[in-house]
Amino acid sequence: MTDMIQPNRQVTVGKQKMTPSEAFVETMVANGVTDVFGIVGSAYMDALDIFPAAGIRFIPVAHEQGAVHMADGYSRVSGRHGVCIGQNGPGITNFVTGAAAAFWAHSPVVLITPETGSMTIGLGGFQETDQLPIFSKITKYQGHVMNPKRMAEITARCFDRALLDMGPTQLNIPRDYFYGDIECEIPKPIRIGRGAGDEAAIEQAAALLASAKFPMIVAGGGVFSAGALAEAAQLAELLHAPVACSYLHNDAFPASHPLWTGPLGYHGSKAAMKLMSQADVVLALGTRLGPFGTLPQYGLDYWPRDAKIIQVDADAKMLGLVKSITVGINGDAKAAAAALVARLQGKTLACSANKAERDARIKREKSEWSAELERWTHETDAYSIEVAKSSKSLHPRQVLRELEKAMPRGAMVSTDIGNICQIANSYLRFEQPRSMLAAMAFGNCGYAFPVACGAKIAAPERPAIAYVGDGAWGISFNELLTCAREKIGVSVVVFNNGQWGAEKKNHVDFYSQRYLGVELDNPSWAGVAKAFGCEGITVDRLKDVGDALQRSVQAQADGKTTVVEIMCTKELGDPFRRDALSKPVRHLAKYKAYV
Ligand SMILES: Cc1ncc(C[n+]2csc(CCOP(=O)(O)OP(=O)(O)O)c2C)c(N)n1
Ligand SMILES: [Mg+2]
Repeated sequence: MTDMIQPNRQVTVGKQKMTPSEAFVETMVANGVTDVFGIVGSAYMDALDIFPAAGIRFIPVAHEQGAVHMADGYSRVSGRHGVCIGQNGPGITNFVTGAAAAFWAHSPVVLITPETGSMTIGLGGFQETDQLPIFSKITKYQGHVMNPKRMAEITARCFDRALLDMGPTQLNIPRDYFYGDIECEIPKPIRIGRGAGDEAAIEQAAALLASAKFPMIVAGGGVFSAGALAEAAQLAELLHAPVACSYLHNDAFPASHPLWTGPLGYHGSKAAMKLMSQADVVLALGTRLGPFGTLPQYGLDYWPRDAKIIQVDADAKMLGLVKSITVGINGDAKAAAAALVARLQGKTLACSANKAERDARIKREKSEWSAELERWTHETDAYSIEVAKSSKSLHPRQVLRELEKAMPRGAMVSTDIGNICQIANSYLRFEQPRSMLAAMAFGNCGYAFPVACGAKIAAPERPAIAYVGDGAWGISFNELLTCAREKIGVSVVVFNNGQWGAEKKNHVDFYSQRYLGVELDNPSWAGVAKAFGCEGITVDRLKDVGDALQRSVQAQADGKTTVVEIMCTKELGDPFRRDALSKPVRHLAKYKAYV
């Protein structure tokens, strides 16, 4: 049957008689949707039936959480909507973690949530739950189709708002509303440009930058989502200002640029942080300066409290939310940076006077950090030395360095939540935007692999690589099924250290090594991959790391996913949440020993 289908991407024009299913699908076509992730369900089968005729690929996944993560990765790489759909009730509740993760990654994901039929809502029939409250705090907009005649209108609004508000939206549809006859017109997408922001604020920011003796730029996710790389570089060059990437946005500025200094935040670049501590004016370009990403690191409380801070963000509510600011600019990072360049060009800049001195300082900090990283082959705390000394396994830092060296051009790398994945922050450099797909502030284990799958579908020509700890892998490896079935070729580097390491680190630092629930007894993950119809390579020699990564990348061209399982020691780097833990206090006699 499917052989007969000729996909037609022409959107129906003018008011016409159609079914709500047709209105829904046509509105997706009008928004350029070509891929939808989900698990099949009767709730939306009437619409699903015509996806192929509309030129929309349905990618069936193993778990609906995977569908949302894939849609997230897809949108982060393409800049277009990521779309997912599921069965009312359990299919939709499975979306929750993915939606929260996409919310904090600012990904324009549209969650399509068919609901119990309108005639039985509230009766406690089959697969019923109130689907709007569940997502109310993890979406930017919730559209509910309260009458089938409004299907196209509400669908269109969900797509518009996901881009406008830079985050997930929910389209909730009582399942009987896909049927019937309606008359409607497919709305044209509404795309709103932002511009540079308030003139007076730009003027004030330009004056501050012109008077700065040590200006510094923090490039955030807004730099690549606005396509502002060239403008950011122009501004940095004009001021000869060092550029730090905001936490987990290592791809916000090209690593080969002489003014690049690396990422701020957990396991970020000491060079970036040390330079930051010297700044008298900071331009935070397209970053919300999230609290976790600006915490002290390496014992370095680097945030320059006396500096003047200029913050540019497309979301006005982020301005001055976390860090005090001198000037807030609600605008597009590209347009704002261009406006600042235009005002500063040809002006006398205070920072020109000490350019040579600052340049020497930038070079020195960068080379010192690079040399320190080179020497830092393993962790040196007492616990790490003890567990690594009799181990034949590999030091994670050395593995990360080898992976960095073997990284193919144009790679998209997703990273999970875990000790080794976070240390990777020191070793991930990019030349191209939309390349680093870290689990952002929601911080859920199990994020990286499905995100890499979505990224690969959005950009099949680019290598997709996921970094995953063995614990997080246990949460997410079910999507190997999707890779094998749908011929999605990605590389998964699984760091097998036999433990939920990041949490174990808290047992070491705060709970006198009373380990509980942190040891992992793993099967051969390479063997499991093969059983799923994928490739698997076990690596236990450092010299094989790069080759294994490269082989896995080659297999991507054949639509083959490879698990590169790397046997790592149990050593552990700096903890995640030193800021949020304290030594245990016990008052009851029976718990006295637990300190
Ligand atoms: C879904 C979820 N459950 C639990 C946690 C708490 N958590 C944070 S890091 C971590 C350990 C990760 O272990 P692993 O993936 O093996 O990586 P490693 O730390 O060993 O490198 C856990 C359990 C979380 N972040 N997300
Ligand atoms: Mg682990």
